[in-house]
Amino acid sequence: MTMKRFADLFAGTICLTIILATGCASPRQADNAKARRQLALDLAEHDTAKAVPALTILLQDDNVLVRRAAVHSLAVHGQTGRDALHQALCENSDEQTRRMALQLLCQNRRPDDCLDFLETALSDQSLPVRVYAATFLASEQPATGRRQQLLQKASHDEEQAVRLLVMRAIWPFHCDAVLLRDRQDWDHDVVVKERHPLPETGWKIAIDNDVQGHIRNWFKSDFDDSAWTDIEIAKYWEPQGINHDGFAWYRGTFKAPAKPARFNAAELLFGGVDECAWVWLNGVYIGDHDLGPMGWNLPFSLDVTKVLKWGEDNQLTVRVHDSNLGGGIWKPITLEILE
Ligand SMILES: [Ca+2]
Repeated sequence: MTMKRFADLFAGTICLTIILATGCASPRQADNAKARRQLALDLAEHDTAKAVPALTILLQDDNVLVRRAAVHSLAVHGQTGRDALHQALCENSDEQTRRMALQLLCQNRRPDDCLDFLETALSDQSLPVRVYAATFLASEQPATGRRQQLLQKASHDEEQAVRLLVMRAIWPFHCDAVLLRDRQDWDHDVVVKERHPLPETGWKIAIDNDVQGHIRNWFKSDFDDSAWTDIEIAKYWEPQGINHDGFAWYRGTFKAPAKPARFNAAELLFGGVDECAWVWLNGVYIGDHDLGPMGWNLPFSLDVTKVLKWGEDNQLTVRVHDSNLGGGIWKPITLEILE
């Protein structure tokens, strides 16, 4: 054993002895960080009544490794340790210590059993703390009661990273439709009998900075979009004056052909939406294309067999999210009749 290692252990042992004997000595009496860290680790094994006050002091240590060790040791001291961790989550000046305290408070528990901690964390000034809380809150479905209320609160977070996390959890729209070619009961070839490109002009767009468009019913077929900005599809939105990263909604109308004598399905084929899309036809949610940035150039189809109004005007709404560079419905949309 080197002299330094011996000195570290000696300092830690002396400090631990003083604390456990008196119950009031300051752990800072061990002035070496390595010794204080070892002390924090050792305190996991000692009597809770004496260990928790000492560990609570070590949570204020200048050294991050000491604080980390103190957090871990507190976690094994039952309810008293958890109370100290909750206090650290509320008061500790170091965001890393607060985040670690939250992680240990939530470890091996369900979100509904951690709502007090998670509510505290959602008000934290540190983004990583709020992201952890939002992720954990959204990790079980369905969210009801107070957890739903906390998710609603988090959906208004000042940072989009938190809002996006939460929004996926509380997104109220769902579609069960399966594409003809993906149906397990369908073992015939799927043939496109007709293709009807949608108009590329005459569309409207609105930016959704606070991500509340769906709450404001922007998807409803009779929503008044006359004050929205004119835009074309099959082109990026930037060259059309929309210099925007984030959410924006398109609304447009197309006339469907007369109902064919024979067909098995109708689908809307999107050639490309940069990056993600959530789609309603005639006010009915028909699905999404939500692969994050990697989905920007991947075509996708959505089934509209039950929603399409044959021979009539159909109102299409597309909520788009773009995180960087070009954005929007940058390729054509085609109505395909399948047999
Ligand atoms: Ca993009």
